[in-house]
Amino acid sequence: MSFSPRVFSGIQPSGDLHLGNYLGAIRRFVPLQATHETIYCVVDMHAITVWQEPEALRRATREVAAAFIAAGIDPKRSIIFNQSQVPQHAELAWVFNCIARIGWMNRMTQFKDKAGKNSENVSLGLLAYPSLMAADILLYKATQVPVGDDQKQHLELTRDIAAKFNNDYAASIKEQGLGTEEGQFFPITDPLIAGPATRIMSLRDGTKKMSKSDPSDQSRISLLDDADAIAKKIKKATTDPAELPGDVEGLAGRPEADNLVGIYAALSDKSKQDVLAEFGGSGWGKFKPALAELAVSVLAPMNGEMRRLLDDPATIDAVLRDGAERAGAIAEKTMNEVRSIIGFIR
Ligand code: AQP
Repeated sequence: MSFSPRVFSGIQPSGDLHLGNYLGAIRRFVPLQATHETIYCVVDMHAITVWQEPEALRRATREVAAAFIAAGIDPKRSIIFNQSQVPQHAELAWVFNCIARIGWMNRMTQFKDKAGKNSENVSLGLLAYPSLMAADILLYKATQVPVGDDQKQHLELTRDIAAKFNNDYAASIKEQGLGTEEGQFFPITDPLIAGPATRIMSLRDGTKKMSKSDPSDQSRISLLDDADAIAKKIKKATTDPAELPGDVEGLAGRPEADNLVGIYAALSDKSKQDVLAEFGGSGWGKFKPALAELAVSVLAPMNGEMRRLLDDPATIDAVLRDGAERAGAIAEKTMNEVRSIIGFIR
């Protein structure tokens, strides 16, 4: 027995989806449908690790599902669902809470960033977040996970949890014939982090990641922004006064320029070097309008389709329910095996 190639990835419905979520994750989900079994999840249980207004959470959940479909993820070929409809995610996360060590969680930079100086007062869920993420992935024995660069450390932790589970329960896995030839019950999942857009930065500060939770709406291009809003945000994006360099080395120490060139490269499927071959020596007065036009041409069709889908929430909910049923069948099979490996009586 070996693991068949299966892709899993999730997006939190924790605010306005933005260009970073699209370029770093959603857009990369689409071609994988041709080569892998693909499972894409709206991770609403992750979102509530910080406070979410219930109505806003419902809206954002549908928005992520709409973005998946509008970007080209086919709900027949892929499984699209929201996490809370498959309770096995929470069940396996509990098992992993008992596998992972507190020291592992304390080292997570995303937890440190989000908790800040307030680490005693944030939710326990925020600390345990990577354990739930490991459960999301391993419940489906996913072999690959396409994510942005910010999730690299969480993926490493998922691999550590899988390895420790495989090792701690090696005898039971073997006894019950539930492992691969190498004795693995869970795969050691590979992260797929590639391309020029693995970390899109804020439009206001080139040293900060573009993020849903940034209080400034001007910091991100939202997937629901219209053409006018996109053009205005790019026009106002923070830059240094120098003109664009002719090669990539010239972007060193210029985070805002590097970010905008990277966005242009990702949107046009070119390398940063090719973009600089075209725009090197130009000022922002030439580059920003070209970037705005490109961004609108890529995002406008998706924006229109997302709006159309969001006008029909019943259809989105039906897609999520159907996906949850299909995901639930795989999840229950894994969970049954896990229960038996651990020694739970059923
Ligand atoms: N700025 C980014 N550049 C490239 N990829 C990004 N991703 C997020 N921000 C960028 C990728 O998008 C996927 C979904 O992320 P998430 O919803 O799980 O949460 P996150 O990584 O914490 O993203 P946000 O937008 O910053 O949300 P908040 O503010 O709620 O924490 C992941 O694959 C992520 O790498």
